[in-house]
Amino acid sequence: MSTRLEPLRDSSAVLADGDELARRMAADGYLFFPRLLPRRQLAAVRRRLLGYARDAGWLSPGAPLEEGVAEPSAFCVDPQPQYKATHHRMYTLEALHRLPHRRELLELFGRLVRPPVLVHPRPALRVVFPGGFTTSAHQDFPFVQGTTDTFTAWIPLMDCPRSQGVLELAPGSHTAGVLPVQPSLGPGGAEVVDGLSDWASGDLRLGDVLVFHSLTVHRTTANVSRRLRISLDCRYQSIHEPVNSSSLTLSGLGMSWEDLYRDWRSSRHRYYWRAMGPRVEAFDPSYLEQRDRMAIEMGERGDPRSLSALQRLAAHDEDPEKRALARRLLDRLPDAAGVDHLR
Ligand SMILES: O=C(O)CCC(=O)C(=O)O
Repeated sequence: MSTRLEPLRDSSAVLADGDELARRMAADGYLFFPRLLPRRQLAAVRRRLLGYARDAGWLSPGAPLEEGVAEPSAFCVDPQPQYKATHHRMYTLEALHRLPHRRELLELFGRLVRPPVLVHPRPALRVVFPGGFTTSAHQDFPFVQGTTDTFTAWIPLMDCPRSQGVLELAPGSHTAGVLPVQPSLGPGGAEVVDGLSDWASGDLRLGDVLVFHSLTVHRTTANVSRRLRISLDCRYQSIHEPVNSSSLTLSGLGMSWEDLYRDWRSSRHRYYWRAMGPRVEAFDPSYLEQRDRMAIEMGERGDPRSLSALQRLAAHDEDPEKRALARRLLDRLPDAAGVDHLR
């Protein structure tokens, strides 16, 4: 299928106009704000994260820390244990968790949703090696649930030209409801079944923020640079709308709030959502049942595209028999299937 790529529409000029922001979000499913955040603070967080990456041997010793040039022999992805160990260390950095609460973001989301704004307390930190798999086209809603009016701010922690692995969105795709998904390699292990032809993206810079609706289909380009791609997904909604229990726990990351907060100096951003009285809903697995059924069938045929979905089933499914089946199928995926470096 031929695809069309259009530049991102800059909404900086209407940043203070809540009605116009809502109109653009309703039409396009996204809003783009170049230079919304101060580069210096973001760069300071990136430097700390790169320090952890260097400690783990993820960086090429020949290049300056600042450049974040990846050591190819250290290549790893989630959920490999060596990836998780370093990612956990990075994730507990207090300064990282201050970013979603920045005034610029709270003011913006205070215009987009009915205040008070609930900042989801578990931002997603992405650290992506060159040559890793990309994030396939998906909607966040089946994973995040709660209200469909949950918005993500995609925040690169570095200059992110398209070659670095950058977000692409399908404008208007949020109007079609929740779309069926099938297994695919990469975070989430799922992609929307129907290919979309119209996308918006561009070269992003440190300080830029890309905001999108939970039903907007999005994906990332491959990181074909030499550097680690580091970015943060922060999610926001109105406290008056339901939030899913999975957004208020770190169990998917294999840690507890106590683990996260252990070395934090301030108590300001700890457990803040509890006093806001969120209306919490249980996770509904039915949105991902088709992916899981297909992953098992594909795993039985030895199809390597089932790998990421089977890994998620093996790690998180509530049914112990399904977890055991997923583990057996993962063990049986053929060595020659081209996915060994991913497991
Ligand atoms: O940065 C990525 O690779 C994926 C981001 C994403 O899918 C999200 O923000 O929901």
